[in-house]
Amino acid sequence: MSILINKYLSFEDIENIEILKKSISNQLVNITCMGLYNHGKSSLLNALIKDFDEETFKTADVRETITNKSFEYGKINYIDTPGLNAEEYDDKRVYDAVKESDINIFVHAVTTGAFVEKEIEFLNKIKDNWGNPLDFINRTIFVLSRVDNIEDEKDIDLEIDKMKEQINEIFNINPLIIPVSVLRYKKGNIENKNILIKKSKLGLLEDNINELIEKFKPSILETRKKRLQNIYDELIKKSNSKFQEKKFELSKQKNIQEEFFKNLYKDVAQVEDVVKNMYKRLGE
Ligand SMILES: Nc1nc2c(ncn2[C@@H]2O[C@H](COP(=O)(O)OP(=O)(O)OP(=O)(O)O)[C@@H](O)[C@H]2O)c(=O)[nH]1
Ligand SMILES: [Mg+2]
Repeated sequence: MSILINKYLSFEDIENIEILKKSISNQLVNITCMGLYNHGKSSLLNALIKDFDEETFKTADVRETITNKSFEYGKINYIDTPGLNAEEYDDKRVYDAVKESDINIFVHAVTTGAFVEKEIEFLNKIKDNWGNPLDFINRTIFVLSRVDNIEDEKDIDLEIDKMKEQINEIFNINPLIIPVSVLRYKKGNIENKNILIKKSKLGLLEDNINELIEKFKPSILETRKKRLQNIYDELIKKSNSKFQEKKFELSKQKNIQEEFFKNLYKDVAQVEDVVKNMYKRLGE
């Protein structure tokens, strides 16, 4: 095999196959968290993996997550992404993560009201570039975060209604939006206060995640198998064309060799003629 790598396949090709093969055998579901910077993505993921010290996914009031980071938790591989509006190249990172993702959590903080232009732009980009935009939206849960910052629940419902309308306008579908408070969930767990845990609505989010996993598990595996098959097909095509290239080079060399011998035979015949003539002249 090692001779074949470099000559026909690259290390990257082999690595991609290994990653996909692993994801088929371990059957982990990739869940990607996305949204504007500082909207609570990393905090939410820490809550979902019960890391109340918040050491797994770094959180802060500044642009904290600057690269995609993943963490395996039970049957799920959680992926944290940088904020959509933080830096221009961050958007591409998020977009690439979504392409490989099975289920998405789109986080939006209630403190900024309904979706802002940047989020609408991102969702529109998905709609315009996705083979099947409904497939994205059906696999996405929208989370309205930091709801403990708003006193009146009616205000929260108002924002939810506006956001539903915004999403409906883009995808023509009524999305699920779950209002959560990571702060309440964390406090509830640390101080053993069930009422806070219940009020945080993290349980409702977990139920919805599990429902989506069950619903999409067969198609998730199918998609991965198809992706692996495509990579294999591509590699076979690639190594075949490399093989053809080498065959062509060899045949070119063979032609050169043939030409050389033809010339050599011609030269030998000429030399023979010359020598014969010389003998003839000697005899005369
Ligand atoms: N009050 C309140 N604050 C929260 C909640 N969730 C997160 N925060 C705070 O919001 C700030 C940003 O949280 P992060 O989880 O780091 O946000 P992020 O979206 O990952 O940010 P980037 O990685 O920079 O894109 C932190 O100060 C959190 O403590 C919540 O439910 N309630
Ligand atoms: Mg973060």
